[in-house]
Amino acid sequence: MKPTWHILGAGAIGCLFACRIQDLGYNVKLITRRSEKTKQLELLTSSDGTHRDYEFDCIKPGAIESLTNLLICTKAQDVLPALDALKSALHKQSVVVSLNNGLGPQEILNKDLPCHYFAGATSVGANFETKNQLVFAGSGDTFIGQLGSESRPDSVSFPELFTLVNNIEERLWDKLAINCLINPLTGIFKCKNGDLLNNPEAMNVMTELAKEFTSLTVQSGKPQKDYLSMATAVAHKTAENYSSMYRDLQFGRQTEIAHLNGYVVNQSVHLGLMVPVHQEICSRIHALEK
Ligand code: KPL
Repeated sequence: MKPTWHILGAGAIGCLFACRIQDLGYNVKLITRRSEKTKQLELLTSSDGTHRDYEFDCIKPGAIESLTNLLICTKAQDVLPALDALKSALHKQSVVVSLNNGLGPQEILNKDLPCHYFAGATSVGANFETKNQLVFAGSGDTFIGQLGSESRPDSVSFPELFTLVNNIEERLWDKLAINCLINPLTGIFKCKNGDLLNNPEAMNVMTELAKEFTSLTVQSGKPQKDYLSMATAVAHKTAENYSSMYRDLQFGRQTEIAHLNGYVVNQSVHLGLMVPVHQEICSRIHALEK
């Protein structure tokens, strides 16, 4: 029998992974503070129009004694507080994978967790249409790996959806670039990811964001890439998706801007670089959050 995966963060991405991990024959449980014992979901795959029903057991954080496999899909700012209630259930052999957008929590988890930790980056797209109807809006890749390490312990295995890589830092950096170039612009221009590509004003800002991101990359000694092409390719692939930041703003939630463009600003200040467009984007998103 395949092992159990607990999922922390039952938002669109967490629920999408819950469905796909269950499809692979694993037992999946959602960790939630809500009182429901189970969660029903209908998954609609927009590329082929198929519908499928799912049911997951739900468990409250305080009721978990031991965690074997944990997938964290919360917002970046919620990773550390949400994990606090689960730390006592983690042991040396536990496996924790985090898939949050942005950077910041990964380094802390890598240092503090008493178990195997894999940071991850995904480019899949999903949105809730209604409370129980989830739309799988864009296929994408999910890479995971250990920070600062090229090997993995033999005892650790993962659902086949995860591609294990040696250079996860580089993937996280690429993902940071993509989210910095797409997410806030969908919030500011109030549009789907794909609509940015047909909006010259949005594309001008995206180009400036990419230039500043490249300067930071070079200054940090990382391999330089064509971030504009990478972001436009993802916007194209997830054209029908509303980004997570668009959704956060729509529902009056705090966005991940501090871990995206805010992270770029902080790193740049540290290196004596100016990134005025990222700074301006942070201010505009903060204004929209109010
Ligand atoms: O990661 C995303 C997000 O919305 O947070 C993308 C890849 C932009 C898909 O919408």
